[in-house]
Amino acid sequence: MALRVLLAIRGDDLAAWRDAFVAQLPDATFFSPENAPAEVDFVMAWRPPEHAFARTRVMRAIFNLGAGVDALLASPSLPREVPIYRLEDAGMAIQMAEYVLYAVLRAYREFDAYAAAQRESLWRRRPRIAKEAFGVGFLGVGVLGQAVARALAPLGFPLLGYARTPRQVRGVRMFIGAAMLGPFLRESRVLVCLLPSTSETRNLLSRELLAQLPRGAHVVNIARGEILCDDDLLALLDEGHLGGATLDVFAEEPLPRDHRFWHHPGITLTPHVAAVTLVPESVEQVAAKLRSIERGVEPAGRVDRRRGY
Ligand code: OXD
Repeated sequence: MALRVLLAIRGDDLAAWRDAFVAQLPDATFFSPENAPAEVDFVMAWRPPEHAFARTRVMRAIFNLGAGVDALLASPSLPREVPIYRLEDAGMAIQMAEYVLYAVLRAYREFDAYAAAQRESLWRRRPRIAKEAFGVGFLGVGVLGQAVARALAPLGFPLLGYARTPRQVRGVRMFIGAAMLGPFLRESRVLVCLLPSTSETRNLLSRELLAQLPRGAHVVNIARGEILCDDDLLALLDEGHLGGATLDVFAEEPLPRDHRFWHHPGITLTPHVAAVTLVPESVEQVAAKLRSIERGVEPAGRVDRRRGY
């Protein structure tokens, strides 16, 4: 029997996903949640509609068409036992690296201060910041975090990472366990958040945590908006403890028009574009994982539902 695949995808690019999957898996039959049969073999999901899985039993696996599985795991109709696989890199890592490199260099080379001086026609040189003291700290050292760290490595910034359990990352000085979070933060002149959104990371970037960063530090959030306490960030910027923030993700998206982030001079924001999902690369990767399951070989990128990523 032909493979039965449910496309539980919310967003404008459903047609592009469908076309690409049809091209990659010509032997499959595709369904939408509205016309799905009682059983399907696989599901391709991105921010699935609430009742996407209500009428359909999933026999083999669900593929999340993005890196973050928070929206999928929050789906009220998600079946309990079926394995879930997420996208790994699929063209996102290089985009994340571009984004973070820009934010780090802009902070380190003080481009905002030079832009302000230019507006006043001021020829004012600023002393070089010692690079040894300009640590770039990663909260989240998975596939994407490691790719960003690799891209930064040739520039010579001290690269730091924090993890709760022992972990080694090439070229990154790791701080392990809750007791090392403070020392990690104190050395991070730029804090890059790449954590998944789980019950444990929600509101993690609070005043208590951010205040441990050195004075003038810069926060980059390219993970999920729910991880950051907006008011705490704003307060620390207003008090001058933090030097700036580059934000791509927000608790509410689109960011409401009256949110203070829009006009705060210390904030640079972008509309969740740090790494856009590339349809051809993603479909190719998912199709390879699917074929691997068909051959009885477990593919990489399996989601641990208990941990939430
Ligand atoms: C993702 C995203 O999780 O685009 O892939 O946010």
